[in-house]
Amino acid sequence: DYIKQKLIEVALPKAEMVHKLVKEHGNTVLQEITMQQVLTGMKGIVGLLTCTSKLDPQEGIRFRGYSIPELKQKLPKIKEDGEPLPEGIFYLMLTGELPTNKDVKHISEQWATRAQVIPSHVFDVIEALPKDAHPMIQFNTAILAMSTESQFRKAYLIGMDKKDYWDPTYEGVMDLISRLPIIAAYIYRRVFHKGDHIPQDPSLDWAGNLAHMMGHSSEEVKRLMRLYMLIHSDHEGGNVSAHATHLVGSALSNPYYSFSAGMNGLAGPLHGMANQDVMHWLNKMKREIGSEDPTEAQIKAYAEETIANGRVIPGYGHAVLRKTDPRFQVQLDFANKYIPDAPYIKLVNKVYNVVPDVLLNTGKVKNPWPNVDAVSGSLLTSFGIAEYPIYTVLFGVSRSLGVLTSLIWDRLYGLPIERPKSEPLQWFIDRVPKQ
Ligand code: CMX
Repeated sequence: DYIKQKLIEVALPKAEMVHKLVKEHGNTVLQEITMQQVLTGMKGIVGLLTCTSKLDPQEGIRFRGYSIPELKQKLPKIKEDGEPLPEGIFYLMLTGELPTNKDVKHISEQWATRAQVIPSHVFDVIEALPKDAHPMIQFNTAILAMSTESQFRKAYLIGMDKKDYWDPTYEGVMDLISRLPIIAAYIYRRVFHKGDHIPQDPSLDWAGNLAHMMGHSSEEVKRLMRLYMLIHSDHEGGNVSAHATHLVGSALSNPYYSFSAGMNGLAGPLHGMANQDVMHWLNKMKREIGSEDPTEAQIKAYAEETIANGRVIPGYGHAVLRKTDPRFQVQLDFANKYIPDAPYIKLVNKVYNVVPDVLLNTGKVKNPWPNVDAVSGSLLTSFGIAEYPIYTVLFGVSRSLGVLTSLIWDRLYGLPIERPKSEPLQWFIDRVPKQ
């Protein structure tokens, strides 16, 4: 696998730089932090080194410096008018360089080969769960069950040099990413299609194969799946799924344990489960209003009622972003291009017209604009993937690309165990300046 050689060349000087920064500039003060920051989710506190992507509050996400529109131009595609292949963004996040067609083909083939071997106990474990267990429970259980295959643990027990930790991490990450579409599709077919499974097609790309195994093998859905896998892949290092993966990985837990931690976080309604919750919110609204096509005035009243009842409007707001999420915009553009008349897309557009004002009127929401989850479910539903509980699993398959390349880099940099300081309440009270 020539990518490993490439990675060593790229990473070695960077790892030396990290070492030098710690050794020679370790006392440099980076920023001041406030009481509020610590007590409201550590927002804005720089506490992590992550190079795969960076989130600008106004502009949105950039992957190794490239925005989503730029990546749509620059990453390899199967067809010129199609969507970039997620293999390409993986290569970019991993090496910091744009891939060639050959690189992307190489990763596709690597993953197709590695996906051939999933031990049968993983499927037995899934089958042992009730069919109505949420797909995220099944997904995460399968991820943990696959950790019997961890190459990291085996190498660690043999007694590997610290400098080499990245190597079995890379191997584990490549194995895990290659297998996630099979696990996701298996759960989807088990829960929603009577266990009528569809074998993988190793000639397909990673995302195309996922659509195929789910039973949605039209070119349109494959194209949508490539876009979905691209845009959900990473959102810098501090979001719950990325941070949890990094944190658990810092104990040298293997990639399966680490990624599983991230997926437990993704399953929360304030993070990745929001994409499913948006659909529940839209459908409940339609039911309560008694119309398939509610007016903007009706939507506004319903949104106000949601707030008045002390609930959040899923798909809106963000911990970092302060503008419309470009991941929302790119999906809406896709929908407006291919399916402008789809009822759910029309509804998403109407909601977008009224909800930001409703949130602004609360006077407390820092970002009233839609995030990635405000449209993704409506888009999938409109293309025939209408089983909402699978949406967070699809988010998770995509998120593996970013959080696991970061995990490889954590080991390349030689980052130590993470251990921030905590203090009891009295410590904070004592910090208040005396009058
Ligand atoms: N609906 C109603 N209230 C909202 C809101 C929304 N969409 N977004 C923020 N608020 C509220 C917060 O609950 C908070 O209220 P309290 O002060 O009463 O506790 C207040 O506004 C201030 O919050 P904030 O600083 O603007 O937002 P946070 O950084 O605390 O939270 C987020 C960010 C995403 C959790 C929040 O906006 C939210 O709950 N959104 C809805 C869920 C969602 O779409 N999550 C997906 C995010 C993207 C992803 O990870 O996939």
